[in-house]
Amino acid sequence: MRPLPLLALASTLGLAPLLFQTAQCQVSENATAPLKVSIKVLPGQVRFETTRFDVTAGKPVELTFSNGCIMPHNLVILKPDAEPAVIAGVNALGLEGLEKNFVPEVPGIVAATKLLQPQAKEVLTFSAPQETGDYPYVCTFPGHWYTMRGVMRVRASGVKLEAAQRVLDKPAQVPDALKHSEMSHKPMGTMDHPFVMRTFALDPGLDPAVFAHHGVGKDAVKYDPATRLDITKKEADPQTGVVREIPIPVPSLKGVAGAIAVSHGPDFSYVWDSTECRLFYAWRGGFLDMNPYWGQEPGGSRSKVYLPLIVGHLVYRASGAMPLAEPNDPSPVFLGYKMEGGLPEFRYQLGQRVIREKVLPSAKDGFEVRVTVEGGATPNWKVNAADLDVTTVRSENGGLAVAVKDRPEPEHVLPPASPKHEKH
Ligand SMILES: [Cu+2]
Repeated sequence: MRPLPLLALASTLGLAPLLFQTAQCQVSENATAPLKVSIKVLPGQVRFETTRFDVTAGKPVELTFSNGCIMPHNLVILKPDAEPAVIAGVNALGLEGLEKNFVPEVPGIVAATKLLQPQAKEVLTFSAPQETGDYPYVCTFPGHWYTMRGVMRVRASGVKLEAAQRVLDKPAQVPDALKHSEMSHKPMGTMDHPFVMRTFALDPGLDPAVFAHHGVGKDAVKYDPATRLDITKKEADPQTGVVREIPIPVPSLKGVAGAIAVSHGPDFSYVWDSTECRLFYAWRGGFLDMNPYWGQEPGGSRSKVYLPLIVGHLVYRASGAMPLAEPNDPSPVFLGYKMEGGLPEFRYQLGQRVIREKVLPSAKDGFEVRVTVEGGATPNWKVNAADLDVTTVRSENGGLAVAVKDRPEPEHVLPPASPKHEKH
């Protein structure tokens, strides 16, 4: 991080743990010691607990910022009236925002923490500005500054400092539930209670034939989940010179956009694609590492790949044409899934047929796909010549049970270092 004027930035995780045992914000003054201020984030509320604190002009300040929230936040102290320019600077960072902790290199910043991941803390030491006045502080994570703000009042030497002002209301119930839920970058189900997740999943290099109905890869748009708005940049029209806000394109990645990822625990996971309406791949050894998708933990270099990683090794990958499709069938239509006997049952339409499909992690070295056609007709599963994994297809209860034997591959190491603009 670049040095800031008036700022000696101390990234002092683990420093003075006693500070954090005092639950409330404290402001204490001493002739020689720095003025100590502690500011917390109200979990799930996108607000600082402390909305105002006083400091003495020119005196050292030691500000402890702790993020007890489930979202990343920073704390940036601004000169009076600097906010519009700083916010414009944050917006201009675009894709570089995360790397730069959403702190732009513009004048008007008195002090800034890094972007703190959940549960992280940082101690900022800086000298209070010489000029008295109201110095706003905000979180510059895009969108957070609307609600995540407070004021540092710089008082003249000799003026008695008032106690810090805090938000006193109770946290809302929903964020409280979130706080107590077990959120993990590596979610996991069990054999009996699979974890089902709609996600953008990795294409581990599947046979292009399985993507028969996927559209050509289109550039996505950089999106800010905090504001629920696309992130835009200003660009002048080359002809008219009119400046417009335009979305920032993100190159499309080689992924499976309509994936449903299912974890039965470390022993079996799979990705079922809701565009092609078929099982795409299965693996063993773990589920997904959502770090690159949800954001890295402290200290890690942040990935821009936005793809969950496969944990473990593939044991099956689909190939060839959709085995249930007839030559003149239109594109399959996904109708949804529901939990049936503890397993997700996928329902989709192929031509006039409505098909129900389940994946059963039945054997140690294989699994089974069960399909039935609503109305009782017998499905016609055409074993692809390339689909060597399918060992048997037998009729069962008016449907088919397709046994698939594992074909283990080496441990999966992904994503690629730089995402390529690939199209299917
Ligand atoms: Cu924030």
